[in-house]
Amino acid sequence: METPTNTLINAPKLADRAYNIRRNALRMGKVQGQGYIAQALDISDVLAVAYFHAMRYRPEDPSWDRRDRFLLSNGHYAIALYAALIEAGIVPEEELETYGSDESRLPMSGMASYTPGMEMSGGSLGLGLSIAVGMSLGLKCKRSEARVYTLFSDGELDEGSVWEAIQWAGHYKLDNLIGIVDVNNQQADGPSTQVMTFEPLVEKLKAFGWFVQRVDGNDLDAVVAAFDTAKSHPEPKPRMIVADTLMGKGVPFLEQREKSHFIRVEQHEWQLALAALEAGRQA
Ligand SMILES: Cc1ncc(C[n+]2csc(CCOP(=O)(O)OP(=O)(O)O)c2C)c(N)n1
Ligand SMILES: [Mg+2]
Repeated sequence: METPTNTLINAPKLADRAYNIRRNALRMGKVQGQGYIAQALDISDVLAVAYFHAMRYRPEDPSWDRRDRFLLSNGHYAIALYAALIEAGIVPEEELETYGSDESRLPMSGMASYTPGMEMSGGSLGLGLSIAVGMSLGLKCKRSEARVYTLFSDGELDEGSVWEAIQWAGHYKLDNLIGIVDVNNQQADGPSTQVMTFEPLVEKLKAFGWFVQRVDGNDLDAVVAAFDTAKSHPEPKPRMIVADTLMGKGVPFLEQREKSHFIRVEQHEWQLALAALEAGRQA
């Protein structure tokens, strides 16, 4: 087994990676004065573990044939993935200043043709898992050892296509597929459990033939253990990590702000948010 090319001796600790991802996202939000920042902050720990612990890839060659794939299904989380791609050295840090502007490679919704390391175009929700299923099967047919990771959101569980993909992956025993669902209990019309409950989620996924773990998605140790177990689990089943997260994580005044799909951050608050993140790191 080849040593993952992203495992560096003396690599900054995962907590530092997660901090840098949050800071990159806030800096991009500050550029535009908007962005799905509460979601970016909630998913940064998962992205830190995916990109700096679990996945195999070559930052200098994002199309490397044997790379693990990371598919962002919920394209509005692109600001979070860009923050991770910058930290991973796949996107140059200076491009952060172009976020969301015309001609930028970092549009506000993720586009595969624009951004290195972006494996699919998002925007229309509920499609990532289906694409991931096809990719996983294709890689198996090619006898590739690469894995497919896909992140999607709890609001996407309202979509029939997601459940079709879940059923399909279970039937075809896609053990090279690792899904991560961000359960932040929020979607456009309100708290997910009120709009359309998906519970008991773990039991449902198990019934569809998946190996399922549910973790606190903002507990780095728990997330590391979940990814490790998902990779090493011996049963021939697709694997799902249900990650319960807190919107705004790491910036206390955003953690406490009334939750909504699009949290409003006033112009003067972006710098305050960066300062609050920094203060939390030192505490
Ligand atoms: C197929 C489709 N339907 C509706 C939308 C509009 N939309 C954009 S984001 C969103 C919320 C989806 O839920 P989730 O991602 O859990 O929301 P968040 O956690 O970001 O608040 C919706 C309905 C869309 N992009 N695609
Ligand atoms: Mg949500």
